Amino acid sequence: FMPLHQIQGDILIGMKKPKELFFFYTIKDPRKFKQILAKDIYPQITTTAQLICRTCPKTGALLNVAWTSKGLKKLNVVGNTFDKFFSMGQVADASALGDNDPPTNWVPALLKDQTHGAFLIASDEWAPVDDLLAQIRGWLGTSIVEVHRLKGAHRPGAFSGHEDFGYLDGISQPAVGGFATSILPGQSLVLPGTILTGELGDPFALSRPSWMRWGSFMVFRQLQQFVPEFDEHLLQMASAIPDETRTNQERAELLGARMFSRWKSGTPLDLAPDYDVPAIGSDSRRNNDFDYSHPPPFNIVADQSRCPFSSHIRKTRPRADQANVNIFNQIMRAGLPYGDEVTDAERENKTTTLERGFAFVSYQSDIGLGFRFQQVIWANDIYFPFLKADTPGYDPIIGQNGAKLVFSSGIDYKHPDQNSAFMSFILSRGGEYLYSPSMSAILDPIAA
Ligand code: N7H
Repeated sequence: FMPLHQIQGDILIGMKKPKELFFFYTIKDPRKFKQILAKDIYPQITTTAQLICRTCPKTGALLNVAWTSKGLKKLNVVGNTFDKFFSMGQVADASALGDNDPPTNWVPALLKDQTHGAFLIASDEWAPVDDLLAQIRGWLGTSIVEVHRLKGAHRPGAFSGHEDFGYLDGISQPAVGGFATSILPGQSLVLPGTILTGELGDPFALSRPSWMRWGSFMVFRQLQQFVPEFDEHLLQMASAIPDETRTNQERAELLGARMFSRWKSGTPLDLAPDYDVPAIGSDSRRNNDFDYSHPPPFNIVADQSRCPFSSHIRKTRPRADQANVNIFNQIMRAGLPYGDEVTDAERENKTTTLERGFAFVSYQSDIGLGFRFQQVIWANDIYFPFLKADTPGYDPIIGQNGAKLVFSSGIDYKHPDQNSAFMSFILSRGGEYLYSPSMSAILDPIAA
């Protein structure tokens, strides 16, 4: 039994709107903030029950709320949350995540480490988002001060659902036991406490304060993507590959697919290693039904011909690479792209001038076992997946090595045992570690 009216809507299924504003603030007047939170803001917050209800349409914009460790302290919510990364905050964790050290590329406002809370406001259009933000700011007056805002939006037209490099996102998410009503082929089933604090499977379920039931830690990352540079890198790399059967552009498409382990259409490379089969990508019963293993003579320890060990989705969910598929290190992803489309001038000059990227959001019951495990222990560790015949190297998409080059094995499909080295095409602009509480916890202890 899971009380869906208690759980904020973004955690288990995502608000999934084409526009979403992330608004970060500092609290100046905790007393006034608590009053307004309980009286005016609380009734606007969108729960999971509301999102799945077909007969109770919600008008206007959707709202979710979250606080940092500093924010909870400011609101006098004291006591151990049993998450050391949440307690220390993301600024202090930046270099361990592989961000440039010192993190000079962080948005200055985030680097100041003054965020107390965030409003996530989502809708089909910007007008309802702007209206709800204006209303909330009107109520709160000078009791908060803006720190930073980021406007995420789906890309236009046919690119909707694809992120800035062009790849379809949002295909693979874990099914949460006690909530999911069905499991798709290849989907992983996790205990509710992998995502929700205080539930079965949360390693600290019995230690945490009781108000932490039905909430989740939220990781936010503003990840800038260098799209023309990524495209140019693929074309350059393609031109050095002897392959008469493909045009340079087709070789580049295959190299890009090998970095992700999916074609832009979403089709998994493990099922279609040479050419895209778009009909697989669009079929939810087939597009996640693979685990990188194949009958002999295929050798999962040595063979990167179908898909590199280092590729993004293999690093972040190793499937059969890890014999006891690790169900503890899974996250629910709820991010979306931000920034404008690549301009003609940027494409021509092969150089980014406008910032664009991914507003990454993940939910997990433990930051160290969720987002951080995937980023640090998997993506940034050159030896993961472990015990392969060839050192896998960095995740070519999200792997980070400070301001230094990264390398990945297996990208070149003609020489899959060779490394390629490059500067990452993603740059961290910073982020926050937050907590997204249950509805009852928002009233007490947070607003109390
Ligand atoms: Fe990744 N992208 O949109 O291009 N991611 N990701 N991610 N990611 C995935 O299978 C992307 C990032 C995961 O179950 C796909 O749904 C981009 C971070 C996980 O097999 C695509 C950025 C972390 C999965 C992208 C980014 C993760 C996954 C394939 C940053 C964690 C599922 C679509 C700019 C630390 C793995 C899909 C599985 C899939 C993109 C970041 C994790 C296309 C652009 C930081 C767990």
